Amino acid sequence: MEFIKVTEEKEPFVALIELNRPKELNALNRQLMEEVRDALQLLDKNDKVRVIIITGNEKAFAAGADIKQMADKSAIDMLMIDQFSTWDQIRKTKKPIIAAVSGFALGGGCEFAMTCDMIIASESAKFGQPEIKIGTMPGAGGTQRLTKAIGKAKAMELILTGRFLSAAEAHFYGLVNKVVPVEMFMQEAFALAKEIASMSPVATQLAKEAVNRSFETQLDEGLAFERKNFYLTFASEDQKEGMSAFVEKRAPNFKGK
Ligand code: DAK
Repeated sequence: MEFIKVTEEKEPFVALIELNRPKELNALNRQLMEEVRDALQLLDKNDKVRVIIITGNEKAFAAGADIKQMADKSAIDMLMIDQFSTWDQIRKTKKPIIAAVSGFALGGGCEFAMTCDMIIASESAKFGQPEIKIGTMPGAGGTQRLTKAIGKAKAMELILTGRFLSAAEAHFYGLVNKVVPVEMFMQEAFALAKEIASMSPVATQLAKEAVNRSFETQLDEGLAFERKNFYLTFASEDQKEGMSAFVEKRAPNFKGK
């Protein structure tokens, strides 16, 4: 494991996955997500684990999918490689997952946190879907999950402007379970994990499945629609311009082509 660290029994029945690409603000490249997928599959089968916590570091949970890895891809590349199918594993995990978020949770990072079952945030957490600024749109559930979590008006504003939501706002809009000072966020995540881990693992998994079922049929359709539109943005010159501009550290010049 190069980009994540897994500790199986950090506390009894609680496993911890730490994203570990700090210099790139935990940008989610393909290998990192494959490591997360493999870790979740193993932890899901491990009887000594009942609850999983996923975290980054104080500065960043994750600043999105790796733009440098996507910048030159065509729409057909994106469709055919289907590199993002690894992301589907997160939502297939049967055990509850808590995201412990501090600092940036942007783009794919915000989507990753929202795919987890609960979010504990530090006061410095910043959530957002800034893909629009690099000529694309959310592709891993942002248009669907953010809208369901915080309502249409606010989700539309965030997705169309790329603005960030502070931890306090995220709490106000119901995106996160609790906000605590930075030095407390891991402790708080473990307290929640330990409480859930003391329950029947059978009932916990069945209850999680049932809560998810409340919107899943609709969600499946929405996710498929979003993914196609996300891939379609890769047929535009604007996506090439937006991502090149990010890599070259300049402002993009969008032409509507
Ligand atoms: N990708 C690659 N590198 C990134 C990155 C990213 N998303 N975010 C940050 N980095 C890198 C920077 O390039 C920089 O690297 P060096 O230049 O030092 O080599 C380093 O991390 C530190 O970043 P900054 O120097 O920019 O740090 P600042 O504190 O000044 O700014 C920032 C922090 C978070 C505001 C800024 O880094 C930023 O705007 N980052 C990009 C945020 C973003 O646009 N995220 C959305 C990416 S698109 C899908 C699955 C997933 C997705 C789509 C589909 N399917 C399942 C279909 C997801 C798409 C996205 O997430």
